[in-house]
Amino acid sequence: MRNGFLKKMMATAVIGLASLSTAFAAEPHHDTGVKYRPDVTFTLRTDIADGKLVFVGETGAIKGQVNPQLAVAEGAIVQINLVNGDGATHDISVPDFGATSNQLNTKGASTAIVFKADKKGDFKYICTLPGHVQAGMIGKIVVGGGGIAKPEAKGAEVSRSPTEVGQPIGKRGPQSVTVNLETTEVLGQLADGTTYKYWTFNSKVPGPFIRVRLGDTVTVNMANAKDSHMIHSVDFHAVTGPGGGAAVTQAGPGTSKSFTFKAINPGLFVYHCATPMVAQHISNGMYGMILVEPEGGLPTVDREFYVMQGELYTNQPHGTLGENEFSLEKLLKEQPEHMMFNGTMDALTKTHKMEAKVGETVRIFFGVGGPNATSSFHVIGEVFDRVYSQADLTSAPLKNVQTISVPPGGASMVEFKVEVPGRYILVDHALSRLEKGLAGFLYVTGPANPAVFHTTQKADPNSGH
Ligand SMILES: [Cu+2]
Repeated sequence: MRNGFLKKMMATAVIGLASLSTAFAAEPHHDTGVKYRPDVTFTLRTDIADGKLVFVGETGAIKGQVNPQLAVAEGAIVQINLVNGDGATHDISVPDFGATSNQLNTKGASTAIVFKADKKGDFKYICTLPGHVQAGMIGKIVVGGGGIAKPEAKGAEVSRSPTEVGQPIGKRGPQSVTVNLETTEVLGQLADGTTYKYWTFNSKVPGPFIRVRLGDTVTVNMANAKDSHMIHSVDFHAVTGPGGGAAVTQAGPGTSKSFTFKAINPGLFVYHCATPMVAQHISNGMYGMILVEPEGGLPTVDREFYVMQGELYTNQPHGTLGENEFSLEKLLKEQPEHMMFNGTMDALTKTHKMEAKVGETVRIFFGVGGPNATSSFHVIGEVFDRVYSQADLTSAPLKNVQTISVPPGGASMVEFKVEVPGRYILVDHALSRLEKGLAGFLYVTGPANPAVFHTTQKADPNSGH
């Protein structure tokens, strides 16, 4: 009988997964319920406290609380992760939303449920194992009650807008260009309620998108801010010369350095700080890109975006409120707690809006600051019509590509026409990283295009999974 119950739970879990993967690019008008990315995530751990069985908040505002109250907005897609902390068999269920997890039998095992909180009110979350509610495993979910605690920690906005791509060079001849960079160390807003001490070029992550032409003579002036603590520098992958410039730009706080180079290779190149420990300087936000346009410029497109992927290694687990601090140990183990596009958790999902209209052609300048993870860059619900692989802008592009591989310190340029309205999600298809914050939204508006995509499926407002 227990076996039958388990099988039933497994079947439910499989259906849950299937609908997760098909509910892509949900349109604002007909919300299909579950999306790739939940609006809010809680992590609970099972435990024994004062002889009772309980759930304990693991991260964020509920950390350490016994059977914490979970406050969510009405309509939110809610994910609850459960970690088995005591070794007894447990699960988690929110009966009013039809969400029940599989059972966890061993200490350290974990699972997750996802549902749409589509009705207002107070609901319970429980462990369904016989006797466990009576033993204490019951808590409350408040939907739409207001009073969702606004976290405190406040830092500067350090995310770079993806629309800051500069002006296309076009058909002009080579000339002299000056690039001014300032290296800064700023307490930035990593996520709602979480700050981090970023190191930056021009106080945003990534640094400014620099646009020059093949044959240009480029003078780089790099000033390290007075209130910096560290030496900083810059290594341009577009530079032919010692350290890409890093050999002559090591600048202490309050000093500046400069050098001049000729852009002799067209392409899209990463630049980054190259002061020991280089991986730490890069991780902290010191990366950006320079585009060296080929002769005649790039073909005209309707929209251009600048997106870079990065990693942060913090002592605190992902989701911890307050100031998160750098962890050397995690950097060396290459185990980032946070992964993001354009510097922060919310950069491309809340802070900045990437938009296009049906029929337009979109170009993304995509690079990986890293310092360590290779990106499998993908846009959910789209196919890249053209890929300038490894940012080689002068060879014929690859065509009709789903996912591209971009190494740390590398880049790629992709172009695609948007044919169907909806919300398209930029991801690294190593999708565990989505859980660490790696996502961006491209909103496409305009008339429906039933010849390319249509459905007779009625959106189910009660679909929790
Ligand atoms: Cu630096």
